[in-house]
Amino acid sequence: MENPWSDGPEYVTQCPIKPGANFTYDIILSTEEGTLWWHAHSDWSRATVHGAIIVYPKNGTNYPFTQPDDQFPIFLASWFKGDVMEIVETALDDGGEFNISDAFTINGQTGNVLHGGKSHLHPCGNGWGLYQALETDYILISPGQTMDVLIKANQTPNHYYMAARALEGVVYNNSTTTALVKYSGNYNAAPSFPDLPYYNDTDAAESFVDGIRSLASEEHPIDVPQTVDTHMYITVSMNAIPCINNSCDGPNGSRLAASLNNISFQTPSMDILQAYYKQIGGVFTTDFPDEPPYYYNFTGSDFPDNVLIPTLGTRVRVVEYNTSMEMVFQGTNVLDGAENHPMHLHGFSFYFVGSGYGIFNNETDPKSYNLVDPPEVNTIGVPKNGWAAVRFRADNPGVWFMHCHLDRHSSWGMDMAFIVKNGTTNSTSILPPPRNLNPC
Ligand SMILES: [Cu+2]
Repeated sequence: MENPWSDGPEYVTQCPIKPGANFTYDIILSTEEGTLWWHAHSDWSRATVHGAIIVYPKNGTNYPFTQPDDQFPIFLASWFKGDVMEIVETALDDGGEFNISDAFTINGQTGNVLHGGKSHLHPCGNGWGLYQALETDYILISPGQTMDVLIKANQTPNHYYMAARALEGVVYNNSTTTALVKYSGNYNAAPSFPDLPYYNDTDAAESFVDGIRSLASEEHPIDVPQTVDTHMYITVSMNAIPCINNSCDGPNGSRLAASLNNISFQTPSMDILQAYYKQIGGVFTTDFPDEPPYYYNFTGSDFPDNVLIPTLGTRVRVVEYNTSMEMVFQGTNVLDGAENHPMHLHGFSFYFVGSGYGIFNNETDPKSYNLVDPPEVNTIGVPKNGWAAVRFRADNPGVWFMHCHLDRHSSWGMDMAFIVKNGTTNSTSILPPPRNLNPC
């Protein structure tokens, strides 16, 4: 069970740490294994404030693969010329698009930046979480995800490039970043470039995602809910809010926004967790809907006017302890804003049971769910103009943020929160707040 008081998102489970102040996080690791990351959760500060936590297998157990000779974390990140917080504030004030990043980095270095160029990876990897081995020569990783990859250094001694670039988005940086992987020894051939799937290669993206399966073994069992108590169907959408005299920088002078089920999340003035725990009214409402307010051709190109403008609110979904949940995320093309949304849920990992393109069909699509060995993750990429389904058991009492892990979408309101109520015992109830609760 995780400790909601140390979960981090500002105004959801704590107030931000003010300059000069400090806050001690009390993290309880239980079943996690492999690489996790920690990061700041205030505006876009995670761009620079982040790090890795590596959880080794429990004493007496091993990784489900050959013990690697060496291991090190690799961070893929965006780099901005200028003060990231200033860029964010300016964009939010003006209501328009955010500046795209100026480069991508691998462990903080931009490497050889290639703009819009062709590039090329040598088959040398095994992707795993606690997953079945998957031999691949590329990986697709969403913002917010971590992945443990085993590289077999079995090529001719030389130096090789590893390279990374973005999957195509509405607005995205189309550069490619590189780092060198060097074998020890003497060689002087020019490093060769890997074959990276092209920006818009959604087939490559899907085939990688489909290949990831849980071990579902005796040592690493899974517990995917086979029956569901609460179904949620959640549209993931761009929106625009009219401005006085069309004076904003968004489409037709509007202010860009984003939403889940057409509710654009408004950051409250104190954290939801504290308000819930201390029963302070006026901070949030409990009416986040289980389905979109309007049904339309979500992935089409013509939209009724009423889906462009979102409803603003700090709405949460209250869930009884131990409810078996299913969420189906439906991407929309409102404002031509279809893209792959990495949806991230705090406090849980969920089972990714299915996905597809177009509009989810609640009769036929569930028949294709993987309820045998679905991957257990805390972030899934909802396919562009498609849907993705997850299941989990709400057995972690607390307040848990759910949001798109693309910072600009999250800043525009593509967020909501769950309140999972206490169970009947102490061990199934929220821990008491820490003594040094951060002031708002
Ligand atoms: Cu998004």
